[in-house]
Amino acid sequence: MALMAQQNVMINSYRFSGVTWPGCTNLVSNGDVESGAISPWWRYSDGNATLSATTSNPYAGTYCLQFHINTTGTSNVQVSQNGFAITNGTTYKVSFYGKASASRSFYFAIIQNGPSYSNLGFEQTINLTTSWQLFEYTFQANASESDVRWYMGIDANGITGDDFYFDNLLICAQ
Ligand SMILES: [Ca+2]
Repeated sequence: MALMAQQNVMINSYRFSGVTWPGCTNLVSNGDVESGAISPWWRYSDGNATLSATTSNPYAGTYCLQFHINTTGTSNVQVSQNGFAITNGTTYKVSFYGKASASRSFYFAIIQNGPSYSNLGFEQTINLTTSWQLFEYTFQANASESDVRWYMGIDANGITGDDFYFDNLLICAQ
């Protein structure tokens, strides 16, 4: 019970602070999707999928990202943003809210936006449910990189007809 109360306090405090922490500059743009468009988020699928900014039950504000799987893919189905830089040895905090139309997992990592697409110090398998959940991590960058990709790989974990939702996506130096 005490733990539950503590979690509620943490989540409420985050919600009221919007998409930033004190002293935090978000390295991704349109992290709250409140531009009403997806840019500069983008999607790729080796099946067929659609990324949009939807007003249907966002976590906060008016919009969230909706990734709809029109035809299931295999090894390269992703929602990403690139074009920001990180510095070797610096600690970063990453967080976002996510849910899906059914319980699904995907691979979340911070990688180079080009060959060899190396993991820059963070990778995690995320388990989404049908309710919004906060996912929050810290990691230390293992290299400096000028073009970093925020990578959410749904791959073969997405089934035709699935919807994945994301809001308040944030990465900042600690
Ligand atoms: Ca939003």
